[in-house]
Amino acid sequence: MISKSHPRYESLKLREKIVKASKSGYLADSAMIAHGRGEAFDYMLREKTTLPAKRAMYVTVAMMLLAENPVISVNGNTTALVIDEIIEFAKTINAKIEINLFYRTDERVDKIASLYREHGYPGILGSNSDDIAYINEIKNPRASASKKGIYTSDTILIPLEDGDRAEILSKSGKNTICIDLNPLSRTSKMSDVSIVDNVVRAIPFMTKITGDLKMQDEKLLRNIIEEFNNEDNLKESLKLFEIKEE
Ligand code: PTJ
Repeated sequence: MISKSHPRYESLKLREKIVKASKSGYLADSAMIAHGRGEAFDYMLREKTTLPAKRAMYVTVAMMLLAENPVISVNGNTTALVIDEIIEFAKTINAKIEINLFYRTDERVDKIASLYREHGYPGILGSNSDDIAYINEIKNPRASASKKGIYTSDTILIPLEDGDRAEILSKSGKNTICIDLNPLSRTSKMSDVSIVDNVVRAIPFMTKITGDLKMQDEKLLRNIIEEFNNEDNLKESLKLFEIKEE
């Protein structure tokens, strides 16, 4: 039991979730390494959501609200850290949720699909019984997608995705949006919109701003998107990383 008075309470709670998920058998073997890398980047951001991240999130919500078939892709780490927040965001913004694993095994997919059902979301895509197709007809697991979900989607949110897949998705002409604490990752560079923030802060933030953006007219949403430049925004994000003593 971690004491709330511990100065690293929030961070340790996240570790606890990752450890629990690992014991449950639905995380990738390298999930803890990925989480640790994320922690290090987040530490350099002082575990705060930055202005460029907020800007990217306004663009994301605008894109998802204007999309015909928006989909949120989920994997082991995302499920462990923010399953309820993802479900809430998907419902608020009217997006589908699809399981997509870098290290896909039927066992992991079944466990993750069951978890979403247990948490009140029966319509999860990408399960073992789902109808799968290949993006750009590339017959490799990185290009596989649910026909009702990512395969036909026009806008896709990919928290913690790998670079190959981000590239395939982006080249398929879909609006590809990542959440990745590493602004230098191939995923961040390949995506159309890169949110350099911790997924645990980013998803609730986007749920919060969706209500407001839903009230706006289409023209304003299109303006928000048109004024955004991902390359410049990533450069601005990168400048905010620093290590210094308090
Ligand atoms: O469940 P699977 O099989 O799909 O596997 C998931 C992982 C994350 C293990 C897999 O996709 C992987 O190995 O990813 P990478 O290549 O290590 O990339 C993960 C990226 O996510 C890194 O750039 C991390 O900095 C970043 N990251 C880690 N934790 C967070 C994060 N970004 C945002 N929020 C986090 N909490």
